[in-house]
Amino acid sequence: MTCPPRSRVSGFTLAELAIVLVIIALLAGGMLLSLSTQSDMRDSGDTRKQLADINEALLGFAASHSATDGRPYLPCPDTDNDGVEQPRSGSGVCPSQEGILPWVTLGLAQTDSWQNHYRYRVATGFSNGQTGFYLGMPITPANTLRVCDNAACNATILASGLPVVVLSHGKNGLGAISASGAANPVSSDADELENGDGDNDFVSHTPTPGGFDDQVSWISPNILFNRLIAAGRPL
Ligand SMILES: [Ca+2]
Ligand SMILES: [Ca+2]
Ligand SMILES: [Ca+2]
Repeated sequence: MTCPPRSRVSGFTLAELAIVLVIIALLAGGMLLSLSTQSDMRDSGDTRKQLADINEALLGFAASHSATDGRPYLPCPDTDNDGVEQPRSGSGVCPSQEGILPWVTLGLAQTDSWQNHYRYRVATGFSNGQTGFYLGMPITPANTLRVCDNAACNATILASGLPVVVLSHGKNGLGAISASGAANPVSSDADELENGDGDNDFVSHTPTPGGFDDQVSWISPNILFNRLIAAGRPL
């Protein structure tokens, strides 16, 4: 005599359900983390690309503009948030050597990936609209922007004697001017503070967790002169 088959209870036990839920939670968490990392990397890459475009636009501006003496010059910073470089005084001097990038004058995007303006500093001798710059120009303190790898500038000087420095204040945006023209809170990081204190020294290094995330760009005077010679400008 054969016995009838015992009926099986179908479905999951509570323990099995719990394991499945834990696995789903872990997968979702991992995906979210990965998406956020990817988004940060994309924003950072976009800003790095924009900084390269800014350098190209500045080189193009110098090649296509002549001061009263016929020599080239670089644009003044914008300080009233209209994107247009500030008008020069009668002697050709910019009212301020540092401000936000004159994005309208240069025909570029207004802000970095985090909707903050790029900070722009130009050396006095490279931005005079009456007397332009030239090869062999005397190097005065006003013409020596430099970029170091720390705020004290006591280790490595990455570049000096620079005509121009442009920077994004990064994802944390601390020390930047926002798209609306408002000043963001300042950073407590010494290296980030150095990038917002309005003097000739800047800091560039790899990001530190929860701290420095500025992206700094500059044009070597040799690249500037080389590009102008290639464009046929007398120097
Ligand atoms: Ca302006
Ligand atoms: Ca920053
Ligand atoms: Ca500084």
